[in-house]
Amino acid sequence: MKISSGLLLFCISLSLFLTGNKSRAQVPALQEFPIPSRLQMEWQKLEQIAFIHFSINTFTDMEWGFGNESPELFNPTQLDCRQWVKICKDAGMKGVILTAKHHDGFCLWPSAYTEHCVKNSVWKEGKGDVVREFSEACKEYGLKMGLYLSPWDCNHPDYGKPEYNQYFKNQLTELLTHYGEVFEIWFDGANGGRGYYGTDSLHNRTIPADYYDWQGFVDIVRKLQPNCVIHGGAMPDIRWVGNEEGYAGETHWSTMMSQEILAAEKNRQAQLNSGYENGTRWLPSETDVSVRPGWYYHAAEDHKVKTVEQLMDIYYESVGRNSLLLLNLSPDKQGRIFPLDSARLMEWKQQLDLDLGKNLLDDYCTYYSQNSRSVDFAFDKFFDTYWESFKNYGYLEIDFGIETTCNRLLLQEHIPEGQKVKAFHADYLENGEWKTLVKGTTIGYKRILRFIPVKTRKIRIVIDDALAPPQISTVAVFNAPLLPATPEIRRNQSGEIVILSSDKIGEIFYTTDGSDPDRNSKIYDHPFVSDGPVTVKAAAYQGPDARSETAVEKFGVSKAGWKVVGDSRTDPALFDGNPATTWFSPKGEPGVTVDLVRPMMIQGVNFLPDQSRFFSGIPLNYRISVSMKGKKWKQVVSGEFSNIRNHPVLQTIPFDKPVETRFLKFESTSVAEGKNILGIGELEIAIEK
Ligand code: FUL
Repeated sequence: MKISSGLLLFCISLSLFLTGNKSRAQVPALQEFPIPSRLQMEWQKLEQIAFIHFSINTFTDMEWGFGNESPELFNPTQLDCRQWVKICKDAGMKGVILTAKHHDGFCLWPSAYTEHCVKNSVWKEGKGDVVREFSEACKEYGLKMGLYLSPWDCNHPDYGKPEYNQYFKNQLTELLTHYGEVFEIWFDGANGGRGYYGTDSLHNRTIPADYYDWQGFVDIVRKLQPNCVIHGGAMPDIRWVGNEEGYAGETHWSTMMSQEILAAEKNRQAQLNSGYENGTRWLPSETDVSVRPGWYYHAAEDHKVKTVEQLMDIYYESVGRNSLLLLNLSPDKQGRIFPLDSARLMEWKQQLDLDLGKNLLDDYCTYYSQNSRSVDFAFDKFFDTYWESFKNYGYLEIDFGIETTCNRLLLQEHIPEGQKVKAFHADYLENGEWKTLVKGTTIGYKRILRFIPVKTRKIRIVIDDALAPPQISTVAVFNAPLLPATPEIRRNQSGEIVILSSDKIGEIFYTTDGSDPDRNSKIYDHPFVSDGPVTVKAAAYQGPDARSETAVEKFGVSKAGWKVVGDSRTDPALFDGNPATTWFSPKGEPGVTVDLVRPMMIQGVNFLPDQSRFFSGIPLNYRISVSMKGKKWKQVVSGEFSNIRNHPVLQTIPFDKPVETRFLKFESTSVAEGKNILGIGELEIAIEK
């Protein structure tokens, strides 16, 4: 409903007068609340969709191509888009987005506007069309189809010149005309500058902020696909969540400021992650994250496919925090999703069903609130009916009828009329007394809270503060099977032991005497020092019984004082106990010499290569030598690492018999990709006691 500006001013002044609260001056008047468009609302209800990154990068083992790759490299031997889409469907996805063109400019469809596409590939003798096969698979399985079209194009000669905008529009028109309904189009924001740009040399071409004709692109989408939302670009419909790790902020508004204000923000990514309480536009977020570290398939990441615990965490921190989850799969060189990835997705779906498949609120429950007229609407099965408070706060009470155990609370605001809740908490009744169960800030389209199980007869949801009378359309309660994540134990060179856990609600117990930890063991609440040989065991507990697997780390003698010869840094990354940090040798010297300060009996070496996403300095072979004074060296062992380039996991190198030494040298004469440096995640030296 539109109202005149005079009346609006009167309403704002009246509300200020009534509330007497100055901060309310920034709160939009009720009629002004940004609300989702029909398209945004339909999109939000999809909740979880999939991404597919598949292109020339799959064949060159890269994440960002240069644009000079030969189209002939694209040659999937068993391309099967039906397999991709079926896996997505079975995993509960409602739509799938395919990278039709990534930054390198190679097109998965036979574009009439470039030669840099499938028509010049070996695959199907240049007669194939991946976008066509993908669109047909989506139709067959009833999933919505989305397409990713990278504005940055490292191949096109016009890139960086105004003419490129027309090329982009031609491609957009092709994609939006020939393949049926498209529900989402992805304009990626990346621009690394580098590229081939159709010339014979690689050079940089970054572009000014106003280079692309965003409005022209939007007009084409609106005209050709009126039901399509647009990600990125000038952000007309949906926004990026601000990270690629898979989490939305705990406080998460679907409202944002205008582009101008956003562009001026210093901490833009944090703002995208939380949104703005007083935002003036409805711009919900999309959380894009890959099942693997990279977006494209790399055999070297086969051991890094996310665990079910990690995927569950991502779900609760995206969908469960008012965002939409866009989960990426990476088909391999054959053109199929790798068996491990699909199996993991199925386990994840199974776990999701176990967690949230059975709402405990049934016909035996009764509900109360101060507005009892509409209370039942929060508990029916319909999103469009809702409970509304009279004030900017209020409560809803659930009586289960019998003592009931639960550990998940799901809430939905009726966002077609705007997002309003700023703060809420839930209480449970124990021995006639209300106790706090969990606290939260925003709710939005969907909020799911996890907590340690409680057995109670009553729960009460209290909206503590809201921008306007809150409207709650869904409340659901679940008792998810407990799934405590196995902790990780690390020790640095100073002997400080840290126990890490991705578990957000569990407690960690540990031992240092070799016994298995239980709830009577020491509780871990801060790092502790235990230098010298020690076995640390740790387990996470959720509630009294649910226990994770036991994490075990056996630490050897103290590394205190150990030095890397020629490197003065203390706690160098190869001894810091943290696999995520890497020590690199100087260029041209792929090796490391370690001074153990005093002679020790060495039984072998464990070598962990660089674990970072864009790893380098991976040795294909090794030679280990020892020396008492660091002058005369004796080789103890040499050999090749098998498959280390594709599978860069911990490599164990035992010695035939223990050797006494003070200095130890680890070298490689052949490093992957012909590099002349060595990257070491961790170097463990097994010492005889
Ligand atoms: C990023 C791109 O640069 C990545 O390659 C990937 O496509 C991801 C989804 O977006 O910004």
